[in-house]
Amino acid sequence: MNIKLFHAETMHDAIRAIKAELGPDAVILSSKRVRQGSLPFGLFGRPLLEVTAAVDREAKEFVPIPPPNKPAIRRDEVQAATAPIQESSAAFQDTLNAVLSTSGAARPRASHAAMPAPVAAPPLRSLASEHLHRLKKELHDLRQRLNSSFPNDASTPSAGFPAPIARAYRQLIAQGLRSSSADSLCRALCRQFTPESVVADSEIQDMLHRLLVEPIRVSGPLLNPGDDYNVAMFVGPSGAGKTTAIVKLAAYYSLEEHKSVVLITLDSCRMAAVEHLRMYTNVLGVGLETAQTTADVIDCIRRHRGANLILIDTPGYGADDAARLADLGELKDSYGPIETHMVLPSNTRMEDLLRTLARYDVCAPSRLLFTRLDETQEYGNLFELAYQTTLPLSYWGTGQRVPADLELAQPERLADLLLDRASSRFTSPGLSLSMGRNSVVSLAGTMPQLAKEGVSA
Ligand SMILES: Nc1nc2c(ncn2[C@@H]2O[C@H](COP(=O)(O)OP(=O)(O)OP(=O)(O)O)[C@@H](O)[C@H]2O)c(=O)[nH]1
Ligand SMILES: [Mg+2]
Repeated sequence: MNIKLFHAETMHDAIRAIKAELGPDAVILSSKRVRQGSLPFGLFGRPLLEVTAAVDREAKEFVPIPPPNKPAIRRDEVQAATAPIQESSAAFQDTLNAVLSTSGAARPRASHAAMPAPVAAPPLRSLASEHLHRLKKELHDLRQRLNSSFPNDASTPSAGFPAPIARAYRQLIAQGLRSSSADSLCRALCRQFTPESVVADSEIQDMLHRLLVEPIRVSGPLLNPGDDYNVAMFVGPSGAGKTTAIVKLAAYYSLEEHKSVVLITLDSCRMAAVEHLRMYTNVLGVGLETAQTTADVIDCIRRHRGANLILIDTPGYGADDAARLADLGELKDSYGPIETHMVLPSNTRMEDLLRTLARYDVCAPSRLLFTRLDETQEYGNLFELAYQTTLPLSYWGTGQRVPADLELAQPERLADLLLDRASSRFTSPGLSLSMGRNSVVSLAGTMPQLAKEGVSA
């Protein structure tokens, strides 16, 4: 098994490099646009396509051949490889139109619609997403600045707090914490200082950090050191990132921890979903079972008793699927303990998250697994849900890359994010796969090619 990261200007170039390096059997695991040699948050860097590809054997078996002048790329290969980009093109067009209309830039004239697609589309696309990203960041900064510069309003709960603590209160609100949580944290903060004491903001931030860490519970990894067996089921709304998280975990445990992993999918009605999963399991060399019913799932678990880790994927059930959700709930107790991870996108409104949680209550989730931390700058939802449900946080999805973009949940990291202290957010390419209890584990040992590329996962 050989996984490697490629950077290229176009998908065409990436495929050519992949074929030359890994051979004709290489499979593309993921692709995304990145910026290289850039400032923080990818500003002003050179736009590149980052493609993760893999082949199910050692690279040395394949003798690279020099690329011909005009490499023949099969149409189906290009379509498969560019699918994620094409899928988002409609959404991108909407976004682009919105950006153009708000920025006062000239809209393309109607007559242009009949013209052939301009060759320079990718730069325009990255320009717009860069613009959008900058606007989002500016809005976020403005909001934070407004919050911290408003004079104390007697009607806000922060009115009674001394100025530095009132600032901390507004900071927590800006991160999406409920006013009741921010209020009790700041009251606890007040108790740490006498009214006469002159306290620097940094001291208040340190104290607040400790207070934030205290109530956050985390579950630790799926397999603790010494553990040899676990069954985990992943439930959650459609598109939350269940399958992606499962594939990331399967990749980590099979490649890095050398555990035998089996995937069971209950999402077997959608052919594409099964085939997508099969592509990954073939590359990773892990088993895949499809199940139609919860009875099938139990049968699979029984047959794979010897595996170290059994991961169960489920479809995203809607409001009309209460009976199926109840089935999942019963599965939990029918054949040995099953950890149920509730998978939720962190960039969703608090009220919607609470509604979803209530719907999935029948499955008795025992862990919270948040995804899309890379797509938000507010992390109050994570704190609030963990605090209110008292469920431990398990992992965080921090991007689309398999297997790199997954972190083991850690209270200190969440407090860092809430107080904007995190040295590394999730947008920079090459974030380490942080899976150890208190350490950052790099996959460099298993995937030297990635390490060579400067990517630590
Ligand atoms: N940016 C970002 N995208 C993610 C993350 N996790 C998953 N995705 C993307 O979200 C989309 C949906 O992910 P899936 O894993 O298919 O979601 P799912 O919950 O299995 O969806 P269903 O099976 O349809 O219920 C895919 O395009 C993933 O690449 C994440 O942490 N960050
Ligand atoms: Mg899925």
